[in-house]
Amino acid sequence: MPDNLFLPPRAARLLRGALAAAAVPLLLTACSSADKTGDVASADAVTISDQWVKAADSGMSAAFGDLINSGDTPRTIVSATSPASGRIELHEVVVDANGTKAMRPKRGGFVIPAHGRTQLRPGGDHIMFMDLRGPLRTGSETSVTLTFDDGSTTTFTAQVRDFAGNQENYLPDHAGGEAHAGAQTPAHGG
Ligand SMILES: [Cu+2]
Repeated sequence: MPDNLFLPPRAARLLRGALAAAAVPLLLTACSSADKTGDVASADAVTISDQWVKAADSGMSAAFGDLINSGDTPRTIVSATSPASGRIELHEVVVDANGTKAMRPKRGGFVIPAHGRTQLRPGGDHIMFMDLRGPLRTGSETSVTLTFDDGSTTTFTAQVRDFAGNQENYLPDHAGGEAHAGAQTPAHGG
């Protein structure tokens, strides 16, 4: 039977309009998680997969993987630590004026978009181990702790793998953050 059998057409339209208006806030409520207002710590919104660390005897190395954000807001990693390295920097790879690939500290850290992912790869963004405390042997594991800009932290374990490619120069961060040839140190893997 027609749903507006006992209502004049105008009243039926008003009623349907009122129901539609009422439905909108209900839907919004159902769709918004606590994360909408940042109530979920970044460490609980972001996970890492396919993580690994490059094997090295001494000096420098790097960690890679896929950072996945399941939350409704972008999340930012601002620093990292590991028992394997005395110092760690968050690096990006840039092309300098000579067309040479070089890496340097990434200003603002690693941002993972809402419901998106950020890939850490040789030749791209990576977690740079600046000062290894000992050899990183193929097949062993080490842990890395990430700190987000909300202060939350997450720790993951990564396997050490052989990797020979991507030997970029290092451009230490300095005032202005611009790459310039004079700042280069001898090439190392990143
Ligand atoms: Cu690097």
